Amino acid sequence: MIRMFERHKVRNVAELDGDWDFEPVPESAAGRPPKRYRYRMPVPDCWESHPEFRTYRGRAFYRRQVHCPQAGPVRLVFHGVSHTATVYWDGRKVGSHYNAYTAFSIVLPAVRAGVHTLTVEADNSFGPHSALHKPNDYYTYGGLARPVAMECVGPVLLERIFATPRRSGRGWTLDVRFALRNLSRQAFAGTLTADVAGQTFSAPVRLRPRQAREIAGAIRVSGVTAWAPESPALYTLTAVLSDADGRPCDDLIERVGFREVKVKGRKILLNGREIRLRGFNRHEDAADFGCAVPVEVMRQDLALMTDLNANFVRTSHYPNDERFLDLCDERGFLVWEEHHARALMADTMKLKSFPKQIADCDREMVLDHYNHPSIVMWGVFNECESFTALGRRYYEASVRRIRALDASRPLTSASCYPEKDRTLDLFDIVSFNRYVGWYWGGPDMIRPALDKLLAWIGKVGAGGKPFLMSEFGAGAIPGWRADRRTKWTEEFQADLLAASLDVYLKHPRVNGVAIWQFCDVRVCEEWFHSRPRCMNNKGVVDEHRRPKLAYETVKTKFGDNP
Ligand code: ADA
Repeated sequence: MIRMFERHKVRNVAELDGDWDFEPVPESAAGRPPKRYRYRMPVPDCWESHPEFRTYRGRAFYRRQVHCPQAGPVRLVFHGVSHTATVYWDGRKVGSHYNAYTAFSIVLPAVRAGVHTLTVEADNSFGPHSALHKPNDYYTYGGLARPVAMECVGPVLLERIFATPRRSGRGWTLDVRFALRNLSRQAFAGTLTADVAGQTFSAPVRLRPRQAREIAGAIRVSGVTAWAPESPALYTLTAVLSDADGRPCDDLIERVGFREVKVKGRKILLNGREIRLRGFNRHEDAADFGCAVPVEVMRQDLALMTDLNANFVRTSHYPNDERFLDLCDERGFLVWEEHHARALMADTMKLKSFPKQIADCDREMVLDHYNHPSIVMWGVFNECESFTALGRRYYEASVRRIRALDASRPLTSASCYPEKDRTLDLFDIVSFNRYVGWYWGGPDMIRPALDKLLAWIGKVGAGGKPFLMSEFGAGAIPGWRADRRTKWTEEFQADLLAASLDVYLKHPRVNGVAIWQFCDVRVCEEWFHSRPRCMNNKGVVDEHRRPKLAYETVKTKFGDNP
């Protein structure tokens, strides 16, 4: 399953789930598919789920046969290869991609009908070639962790749809852009039609050979239900491209939610009404599955967060699997999605690999996830170098890039540098991560520290913006209960979260909170000294989603402060 709804009725799509041939190779064999494959590996999955590869860091090849029922263009779609993919078609290199958390596709313009060999080289090694995936307080797994599909397409591809809802009068208008690409050497003449909420849009299409272009329009709708947490109404937008004889030659189906999110003064408005956010930071990580979190666990996570009276989730610290975002759309969860960055400093930003890797991630995240109504803000650079001119240049570049791709959503960034941060002016919403009572101070310091922070934010001119407590929390070893209630006990975590939520949920300047974190997650072994079990143990549930003592505390506090 690639998405939670069917995206094509015309286009021929084959999902390539199942066991592939698998063979780890040494660095010296990079770029050379092996002749012999000794293993079988499930796709999607990460190789750490296999008993022999629990801690494997390096390269491996995946291989399988695919059958193309017709001659013509083929589009290979990879929703997440961790963390670098090199793709071969019948032994010839046809493309590559960096970053486990964003999708990529490769178009082969002319493929003969019949059986072909698809080979993917995955590499999860660390080093200067990888600026974003590095030894970190989360684990970089290896393999084809998200779904793979092969599409047999026609001469013209309906590549993307961008649907931007805006309120107009008592109804809504959907500004739409259709991205088309002529894959053939012949000119194309046809018609594009799109249906949504009972309305139809139609436009002639003329494309020169190999031409890519957009067709834009505005579809006025009435009688629709606005998308909101209490009414997550979704509408199917079906676009069909037909040739000059009226024969459908491609299609693309999207889901839209009619909602507007804006910042007005110190308020975050959804459809003109102020929203207050209460929820969690969530890594894509689950016991036995690593980052290849199955849809069943995604559903369970949202059921637990709903039970906890949460309405908000931050995709810390990278773009998420689209199926999770689909589920957030369906359940009315509000999402802060962010590009892939955690604690990147000048040494990383100076790597040759960094500029393109962060720019690609910005673009792929926004272009692919644009239509999700649940995403109400974009985030960048979690706890990165926001206090130097070098760092600020990269913050500015990402903000500029994302705003150019999407003018409809506010931007934020989670900082941990009060008194030093030089980037607050770039964002619509100010967010800070503070671990008062865990890394320093005690519960009695929570309120004074917040007031001091807010005073400084005001002093640097960002006091007129909404403010989010984007991270706070404490570690608790699952099952460790002790009446002395010291750090690492479940009691301590429950006590500190209670004290923190009593301040943050009631403070008039705090628009929302995201607890660090929803579930315990695996971390890189380089972090063993401060991460018992080689896990980040600040989850309110453990890696198996078993509640800790803090679960009931959070449920009550969130429930008492809607
Ligand atoms: C930081 C960081 C998180 C996590 C957290 C912690 O705020 O953003 O990814 O590392 O600290 O557990 O200390």
